[in-house]
Amino acid sequence: MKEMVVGSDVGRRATPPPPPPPQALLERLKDYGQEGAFAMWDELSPEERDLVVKDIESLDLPRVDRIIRCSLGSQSYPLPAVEPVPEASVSTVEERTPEERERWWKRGLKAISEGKLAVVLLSGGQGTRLGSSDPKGCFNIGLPSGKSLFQLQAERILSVQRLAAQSTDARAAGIVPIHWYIMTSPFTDEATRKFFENHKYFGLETDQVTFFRQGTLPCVSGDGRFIMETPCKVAKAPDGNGGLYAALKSSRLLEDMAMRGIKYVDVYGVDNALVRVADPAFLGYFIDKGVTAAAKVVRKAYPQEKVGVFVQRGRGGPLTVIEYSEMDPSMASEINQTTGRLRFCWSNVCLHMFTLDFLIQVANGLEKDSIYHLAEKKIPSIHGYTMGLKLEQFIFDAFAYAPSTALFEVLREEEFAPVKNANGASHDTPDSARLMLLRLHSRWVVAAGGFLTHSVPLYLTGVEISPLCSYAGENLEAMCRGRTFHAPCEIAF
Ligand code: UD2
Repeated sequence: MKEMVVGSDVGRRATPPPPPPPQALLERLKDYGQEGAFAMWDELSPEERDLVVKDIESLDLPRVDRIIRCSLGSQSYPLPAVEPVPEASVSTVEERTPEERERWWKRGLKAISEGKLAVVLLSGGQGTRLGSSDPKGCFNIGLPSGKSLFQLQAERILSVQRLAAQSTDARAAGIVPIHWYIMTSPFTDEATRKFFENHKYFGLETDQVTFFRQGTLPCVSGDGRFIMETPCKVAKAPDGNGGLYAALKSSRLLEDMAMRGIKYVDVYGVDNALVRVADPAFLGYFIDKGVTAAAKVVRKAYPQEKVGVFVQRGRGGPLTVIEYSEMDPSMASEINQTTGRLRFCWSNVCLHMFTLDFLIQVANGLEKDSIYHLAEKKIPSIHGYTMGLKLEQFIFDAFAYAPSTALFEVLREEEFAPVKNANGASHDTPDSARLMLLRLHSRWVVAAGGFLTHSVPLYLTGVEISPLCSYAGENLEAMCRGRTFHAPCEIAF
């Protein structure tokens, strides 16, 4: 017979009350005003209670609290006065002589052949604007070859290695592999490693590629409290591409670089279809200038372009970047009355070069630098999507500490084809990036004496040259002179 439980019995047979949260941990959370992380403790199962305790214990609470307090507190101060970058700090395309180009190109190839250059790929970002859940590097922008961004970049490394081995100063040494450090985040790590394995590292030696993960930080509400993604997990996000410095330090990869004899580190963003990875010209310029930090820059296309701009902090101060998301619109539109151009015209394009010594200096000075940028985003939480803040450092924040910096102008149509938005958007889409690459490579073919035929209007198509044939348009005469290519097609060995 089914036993009836009547009202007076319920209290006696109810399950015993759950154990309280671990007292010491709760006290620590209260010290930082984060006791809300245990708000749903009584409704959690024993397994879920274990999960939330482990999640909280995985946080470096003093560091996280310092970052939250410093970052939320600092936004009220006005930015120090900024000046446009002095023209002397920028090597412009216009003033660059053929002799300088040649010298820098050879000097860069020599350093690469001596194994002094490492490449760091910033690939921890979530490609939300692109509408793909895969890491951005996996993205196929629709080229005739169907190559992903990762494959294009891997083959450019192979191409530079070969050029360096063929350069006059290095003939004896043979090919010296360029070490490629790929920073991922919890959102991109597994899929990225699998993609490289499935594609056999695109022809690279597996031991010349090192994957490492950047850190994450809790997402917080406007008053600095943790946002709970689930009842037993604090919402977290990657700590920005400036998380590179802490990640290199915690993974001991700066020591790894030193052990390999690395002196220079080329750092770039994955979402640029024309990126010249390990660019010998940029490296030669960097060595020639003897600076500790440098960046490639392009002239800003229009005031609202989503790029950071380089500025000088006060007369004679360091060069730093103001990100587009933090730039006053009136400042973005200011015109230089003499030149008629934008007053702040040198755009950051996430193409950087640092000395290893400088990276070590930045990584060792991180504790002092607790001011993070705040990005207001929709955060998944136990209350559905809620507006919250992600805490990020930017890779170019380090420029403020660089004893010497230099800017190297490059042409947008040759080196900057962002892949940011899904096709259909007005700019920076896979379609726009594909067309920029096809147009550039078509110009290379014609310059090498080749001809193009096309069944669709030429401005909508073109030819693709495999990086294994040419890195920057060099050595194409033998392959192209007098030959006709029907666009669209890939020209490969
Ligand atoms: C970046 C630049 C911006 C301009 C623009 C051009 C920064 C901070 N801003 O803006 O000034 O150059 O690109 O396209 O560099 N990433 C990580 N970890 C993170 C966040 C980003 O590795 O936590 C990587 C990301 O995978 C990409 C690069 O950093 O390779 C740029 O990332 P983004 O999409 O956040 O930067 P964006 O386009 O807002």
